[in-house]
Amino acid sequence: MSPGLRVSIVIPAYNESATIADVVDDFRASPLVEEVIVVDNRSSDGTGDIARAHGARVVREENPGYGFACRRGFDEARGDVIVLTEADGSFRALDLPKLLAYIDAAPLVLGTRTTCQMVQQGANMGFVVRWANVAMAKILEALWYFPHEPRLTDVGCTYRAVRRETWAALRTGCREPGPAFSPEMICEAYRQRLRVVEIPIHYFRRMGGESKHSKGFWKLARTALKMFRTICRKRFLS
Ligand SMILES: Nc1nc2c(ncn2[C@@H]2O[C@H](COP(=O)(O)OP(=O)(O)OP(=O)(O)O)[C@@H](O)[C@H]2O)c(=O)[nH]1
Ligand SMILES: [Mg+2]
Repeated sequence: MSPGLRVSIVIPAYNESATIADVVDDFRASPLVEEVIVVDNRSSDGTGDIARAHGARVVREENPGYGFACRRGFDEARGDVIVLTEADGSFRALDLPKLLAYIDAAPLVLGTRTTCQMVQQGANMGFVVRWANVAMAKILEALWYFPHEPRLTDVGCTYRAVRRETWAALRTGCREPGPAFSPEMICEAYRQRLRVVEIPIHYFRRMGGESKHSKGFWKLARTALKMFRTICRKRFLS
């Protein structure tokens, strides 16, 4: 990363009081990080207060949903580079230097959670979830093969870095309220012919609290279907 670039961390959070303190501490301790923003999405368990007490800037988003929270966080960030991560401890600051190493080469750098060797035992990335993500990524690759020839193995990884001016260009094309926001942002970058690279990052088990998108087969299937619909819509309708 070019020297002098400021980095903002954005953390969407919905009822993550069990884990938010550790996550904020972890990212605030990184010398690379200028600010940590927690987007509290109407939590009822004090997530926002805990995050504030640990030094995060907390903004409250009243529209419920992961996509709304991510958009709000990106809009609030003041850094030159914005890094999106989760409030449950499944991503760690130790991988930050790797994401930032590529930000000069590509304005959108995605993490991938499907590198088996980097997935902690017990993390929610077993065989089925891993291959569902890979399969969806291959569909996305095929749909955008010309002219981009993308190389992707994950469509739903929250951990990603984007330049602030790139977010400004992407934002009108990123309107999904829920988890389909993740692939939507990737597709929008391809639509605008931006360079996107993907790198392996560690994926840890949730440190506590409850899964919002991936608890049980049916919830997972619903999320996957929404993502698939979004990828097709972005390719053929917008
Ligand atoms: N603001 C907001 N954040 C959400 C919402 N749903 C999930 N999140 C946050 O988005 C991140 C991803 O949600 P998770 O529940 O971890 O979903 P997941 O990563 O698919 O599932 P896990 O296996 O439990 O990690 C977490 O930081 C959540 O707190 C929501 O409706 N609003
Ligand atoms: Mg998670």
